[in-house]
Amino acid sequence: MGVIRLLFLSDTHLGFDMPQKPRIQRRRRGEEFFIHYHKALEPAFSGDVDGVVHGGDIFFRSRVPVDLVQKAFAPLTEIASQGVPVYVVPGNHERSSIPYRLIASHSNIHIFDTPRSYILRTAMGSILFTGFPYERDNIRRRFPDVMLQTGWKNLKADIYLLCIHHCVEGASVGTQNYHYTFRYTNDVIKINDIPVAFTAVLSGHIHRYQVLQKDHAGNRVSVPVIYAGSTERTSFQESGEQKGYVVIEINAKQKSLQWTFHPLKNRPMFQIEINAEGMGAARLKTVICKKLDHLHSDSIVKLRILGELNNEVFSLISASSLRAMVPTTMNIEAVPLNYRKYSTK
Ligand SMILES: [Mn+2]
Repeated sequence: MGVIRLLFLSDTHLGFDMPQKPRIQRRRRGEEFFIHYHKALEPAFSGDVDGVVHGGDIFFRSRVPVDLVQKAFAPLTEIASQGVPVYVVPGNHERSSIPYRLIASHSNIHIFDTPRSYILRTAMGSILFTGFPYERDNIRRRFPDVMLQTGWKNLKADIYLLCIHHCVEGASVGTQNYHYTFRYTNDVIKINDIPVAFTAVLSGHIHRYQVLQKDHAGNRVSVPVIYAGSTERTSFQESGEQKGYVVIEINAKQKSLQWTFHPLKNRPMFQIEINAEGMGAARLKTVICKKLDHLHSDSIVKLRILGELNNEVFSLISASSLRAMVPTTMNIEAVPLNYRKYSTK
């Protein structure tokens, strides 16, 4: 018996920085979100996988224009039409349901719009895909009940996969300076509540690729929790993270599975801190140009400006003034840290 291969991606946040009626001309990041979405789906287009799981947050927010939904579901429909089943978990940005449901309707696209289970039968064995949409009301307490509603216990398969969009105890986010691990709050599923009959959990929601294999006491758990992470960096907090997608290889006979992370080549992203205390605009301009000089022209940059700033300096770090200082291919913004309300976003 050969292996069953699955493509797992999540948090594509399509529609990010893609205004329908842009007021100003500047490079938008919207396109690169689509480029990496398509790149992540390549193993499905080339026939290298037997199924696709999208772990949720297809879109960047819940209210999205109809043409964005069409653009997002076009590749998934194409993959589904080639005979590769697609499983989608509605995330929090979908308000737990997929907008314009009819666009997404295809006999090979399976959406976890309610707690439910789907069986995939292949020559190499069968997989039960169990899942439910993002649950905003105390998933920690409700998890066992929601699991019952999926009906997984009445169904037989070689492999059981749980597809969700939630924090599981032990999942972590952060940067070099700031780190947070989800543990005790109402929106966190206890890792030991996951039924041991499952082979793995595939989850969206956490934007950093990681695999949880231990509980809070440090004991190894029998069901690994795999986060593919987002396919693009959705904020500067993620600037140090390698983005990508996961390919899962399943040996149904041995009831075992392995995963491989495939990195995507995202644009370089930098946060640069400048202490501008006592600087005039001319001096600060020189400092900024020097700092940006060695960066790739394709970079996404945020300047964090410290210190009391005069009006001349404020207009220097306005969005339009900064854009005039850098190549048009660069995305740049500045945040004066001492003035909370001021933003060039
Ligand atoms: Mn997300």
